[in-house]
Amino acid sequence: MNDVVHLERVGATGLIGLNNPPVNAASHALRQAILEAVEALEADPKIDVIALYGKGRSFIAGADIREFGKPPKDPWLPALCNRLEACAKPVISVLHGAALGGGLEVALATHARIAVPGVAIGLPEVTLGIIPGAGGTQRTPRLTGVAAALDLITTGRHIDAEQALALGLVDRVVTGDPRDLALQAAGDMRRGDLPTRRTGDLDTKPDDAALAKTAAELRKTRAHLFSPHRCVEAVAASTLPLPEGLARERALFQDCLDSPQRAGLIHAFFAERAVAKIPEAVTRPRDIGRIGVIGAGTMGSGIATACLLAGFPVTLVEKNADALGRGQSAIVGNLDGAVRRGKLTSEKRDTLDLIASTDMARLDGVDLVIEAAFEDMEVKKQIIEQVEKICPGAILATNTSYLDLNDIAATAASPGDVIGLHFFSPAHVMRLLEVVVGDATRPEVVATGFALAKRLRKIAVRAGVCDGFIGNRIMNHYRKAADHLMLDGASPEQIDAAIRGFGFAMGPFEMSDLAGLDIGHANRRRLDATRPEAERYVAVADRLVEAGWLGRKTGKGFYLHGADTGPNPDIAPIIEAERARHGVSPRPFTDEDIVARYMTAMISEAARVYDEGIALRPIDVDAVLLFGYGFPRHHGGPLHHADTLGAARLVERIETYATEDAHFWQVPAILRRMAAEETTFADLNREG
Ligand code: T1G
Repeated sequence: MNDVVHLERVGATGLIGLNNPPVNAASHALRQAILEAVEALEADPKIDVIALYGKGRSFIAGADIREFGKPPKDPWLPALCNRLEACAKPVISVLHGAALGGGLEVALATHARIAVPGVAIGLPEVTLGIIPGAGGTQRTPRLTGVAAALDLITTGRHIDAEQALALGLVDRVVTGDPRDLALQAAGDMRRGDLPTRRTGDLDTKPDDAALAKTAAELRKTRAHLFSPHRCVEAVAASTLPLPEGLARERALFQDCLDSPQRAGLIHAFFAERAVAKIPEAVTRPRDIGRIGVIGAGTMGSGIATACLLAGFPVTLVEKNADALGRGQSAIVGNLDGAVRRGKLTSEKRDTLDLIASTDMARLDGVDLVIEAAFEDMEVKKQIIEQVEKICPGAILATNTSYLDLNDIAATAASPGDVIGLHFFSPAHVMRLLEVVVGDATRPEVVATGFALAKRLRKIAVRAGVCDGFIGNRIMNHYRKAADHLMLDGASPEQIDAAIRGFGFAMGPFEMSDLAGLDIGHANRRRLDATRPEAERYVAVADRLVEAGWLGRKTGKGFYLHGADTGPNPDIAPIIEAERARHGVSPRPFTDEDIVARYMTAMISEAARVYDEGIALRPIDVDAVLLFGYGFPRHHGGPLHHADTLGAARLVERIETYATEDAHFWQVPAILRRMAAEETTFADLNREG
């Protein structure tokens, strides 16, 4: 046939081996080849059973997501599924690695399914802003019932082979090589030991209660998302005759394809993967055995936990014995949580290797040291100097959130071994890791940072050196926009509500209360010496810190966090006083205007970060905000979102805002260029 399908005739069995690496995405070529193979085998009188199996690491990982947004080519996946189901000869599918989305839909359209342990099975389309569009919403409930189908389809979660068997999605769970299992199953079917049936011929047992319950749940939890609600509407149609249900599914699928959320969510899918493509990827990383962590505070104990959970032996050093004890208790608590969440077995936990000491000399022999001490340049330089003598040749990583890595590296005898590994709190939970590359950092040290991230199941993003690297630099800027909105007339709670309306889980003032107002305060003090005269500095948060109101950790900040909750009534006079200090007469802002200013500030600084080469591609900036700063996934990230507005409109908007504050609102040069050349960040990603 062709190279994406390996067709064989073994006795009376027609074998179709799917070969479209890396994950057998159901591209046009694969769909075409499967159809031709099935038709050839159906017409072959010597063949009585046909079997589909995946060559390589998976069965089919779904439709080819890269084809979305492009004109669809025949045969469409739904048509291929209907053709498989209608085949005059029984078709078996053997599921290994991944049978997801359109991959599971192909399997459901065949007449028997064998699952191999370790396979990931599911319908994750909702995570891409769509719904299953090749019969998944119609055939799944026929096998599992409505409630179970709704759970799989509205969550997009992956289940394993045993769970799929229990739900009736597969007929058997067997260990073995997929091709061998395909031949075996054909034999069993021939002997009548493996039943064959058309899923479409089954009826869905109505379950209005489950439909209503799920719809109500989604209205509460995912009101701002489009596709989850379409999932329920599609499954509701599964009690209709199959052709009608499929037509309803197709219409809803098309609505989702046309929704801007689809583009945002698919961009986020690829952002997670694109960031791994770095220049240093060609370099062999160093082997990492034992890891040293310096500092047992919130970050140090979180980083130590993340390393332990990934199976690394860890040496935790903290000069203060009490602090070390607190760090160890925090690690114990984190591991307890991991056992409770089923992320770690208690047996495995007992094998974890943690050495905790106040003696730096215990770092002797480690391959990598991650410094997570107090955010002070001199403290970090001293540590690097000390550590380098104790474990020469080890990689010296710093968890600094802002400080100049080149300055820190200049202290080291081997600056090529110095790298920034910027974790996000809580470090054993947050998926983002900024890998900060200094002027001297060796390629294999960068490659090792990325290899470590993969082991820690983190999403690593390569960042150059500037104050705050990618994420914190951008956050500092849009945080100022929020302060200016408060100064000019909007209340913190209105600003937070507007930003939550855009899709963030929290607004900027709520986020400050969670992180602790002292963190921002320390950072502003660090910048006092270099702050431009022209900057409209808003000192409201400073007044709260001076009053001892640090947010959640003190029960009071911009909000009350105790018996009483809600906005802190005592900050109104502080805001009034600050407005008077700036000579500002407050004016009303609409939520739309608040979101526009907040997002434009974010986009402006994000564009500069990319333009200056701190981030490799615009999509890397999007990944940082998506996986480290709670940017709503359905908007795809600030620069993906910028493309929905257009560079010309953004330039115009910034020029308007600049009439109020020319220092803060400056048009990034790159936006002017893009407006003139009518280019988009998507174009720049393609060039990336
Ligand atoms: N289409 C195109 N490319 C895909 C792909 C897909 N469905 N799945 C993976 N890739 C690429 C990925 O970008 C990466 O590329 C490489 O394969 C390895 O992936 C009608 C419409 C299968 C669990 O949502 O969840 O079917 O970066 O790094 O960690 O109803 O990939 O190397 O260039 O992720 O081992 C539904 C998506 C589609 C599953 C493997 N399917 N994939 O994880 O490898 S919509 C999905 C995954 C649909 C129908 C609808 C994971 C994986 P590159 P990877 P991994």
